[in-house]
Amino acid sequence: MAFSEFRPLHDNSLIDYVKSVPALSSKIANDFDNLFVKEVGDGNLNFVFIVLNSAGSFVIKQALPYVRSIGESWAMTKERSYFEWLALKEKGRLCPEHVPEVYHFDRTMSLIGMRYLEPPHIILRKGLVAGIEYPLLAEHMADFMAKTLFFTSLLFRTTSEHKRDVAEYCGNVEMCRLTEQVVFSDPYKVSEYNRWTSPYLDHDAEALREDNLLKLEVAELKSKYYDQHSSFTAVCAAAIVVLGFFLLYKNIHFCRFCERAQALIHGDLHTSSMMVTHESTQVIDPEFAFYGPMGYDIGAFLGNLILAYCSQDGHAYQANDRKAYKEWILKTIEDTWNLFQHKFTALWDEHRNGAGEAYLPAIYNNPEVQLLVQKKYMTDLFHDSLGFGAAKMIRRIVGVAHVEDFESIADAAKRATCEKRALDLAKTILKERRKFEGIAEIVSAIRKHE
Ligand code: ADP
Ligand code: SR1
Ligand code: MG
Ligand code: MG
Repeated sequence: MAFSEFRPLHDNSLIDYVKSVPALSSKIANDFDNLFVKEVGDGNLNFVFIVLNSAGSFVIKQALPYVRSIGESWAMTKERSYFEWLALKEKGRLCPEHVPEVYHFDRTMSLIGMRYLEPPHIILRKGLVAGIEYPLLAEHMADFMAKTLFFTSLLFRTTSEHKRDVAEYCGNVEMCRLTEQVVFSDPYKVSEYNRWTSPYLDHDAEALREDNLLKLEVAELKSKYYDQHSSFTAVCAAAIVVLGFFLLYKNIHFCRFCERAQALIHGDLHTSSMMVTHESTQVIDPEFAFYGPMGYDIGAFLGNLILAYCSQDGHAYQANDRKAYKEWILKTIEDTWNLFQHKFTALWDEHRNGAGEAYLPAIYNNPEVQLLVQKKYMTDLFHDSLGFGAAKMIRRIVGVAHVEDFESIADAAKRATCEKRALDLAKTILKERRKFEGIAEIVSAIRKHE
């Protein structure tokens, strides 16, 4: 019998818990004599225990009702564990090669038991800080994103299936609200949680709060809908011209985080949400999963690779200037998007006459219109990904949660130089994302910001 009410686990209570759950105790052959148990959680939110003996292993991840990195003062639903379990199962079904197997879930205890990703698996971000190349990373992440996004979108599913699942994941509202706050709001206002490398970035942090054009773009990413033909936009455009801005929106833009249920997204797909070896890429930690814009996942991965790139000069030393490594990161960025685009459109072509209700075959029934539709879809997705990726870069430099890529640069002046380069690049990408026609142009822009 598992525990009848919630309680945070510690090493000893964890063993009692495991004894009561056959799905877990069988993994270690019911042998509790030489058991190794260690809490290894280094993320912002949860507690993760490795449980291991000579017969086998697993990890237990438990959500407590607060944000771990801040403490009990920042309450956070432990129901996030339920959505993480749901998403692990669904993404594991769609892409088993890149998602750890789930052994057990206990909603009362907000606890997931899953495969222990044994060494040499390490968190990708740590590998990027150490300067390790992962030759299959782009291929694996493109595969993971193409499959999990395509098969949960209306390109593959009926609107009935889609609405049923959208409704289920709407329950993850608290996690979405956390993202809304820390990604789309706090960096653009004074917030008690914001921090940056002071005094070096004081002016840059203030400039973000005063950059009206940037704030307008961030509003679009979060929730505003701009359509050049709508009267609302006309009024806005007039007001902005009066303020001295000139804005040109050539297309209808869709990216909105809060309102666009495009696919089941991971919701936190940065480089600490995957564990890697040279041969293996495993995506973990989908507790922010919900039906949202695909570009939020793609942007999270690409944006965090750009952060890794911008941090490399801070990790360079005489014997290793990291120049070759920076080239590998750029190639990984380019390959990821190109491979993703290729795999995603191949899935679309393969299932064109399936149940997906976005583009009914009876209407989109000739090669010309199919090509047009696909080109428009992928262009919009590319621009969404750039916008979200840039917003996620900005939040990691001036918001509450920073990244090891920069934090591990001990010299504050050196760190600030890297961060400022990343911040300026992110602002350019965010504001001008619609001008970029392909990922090669983004790579050029990254090089130009040296
Ligand atoms: P959080 O939600 O707090 O960010 P994560 O799921 O990212 O938690 O896990 C925190 C850490 O625990 C990871 O950085 C990794 O070191 C370790 N970890 C998580 N899941 C596994 C796993 N399946 N196998 C091995 N280590 C894991
Ligand atoms: C308090 S913000 C914590 C952050 O960590 C998670 O991994 C998410 O990125 C979240 O925004
Ligand atoms: Mg994590
Ligand atoms: Mg997490």
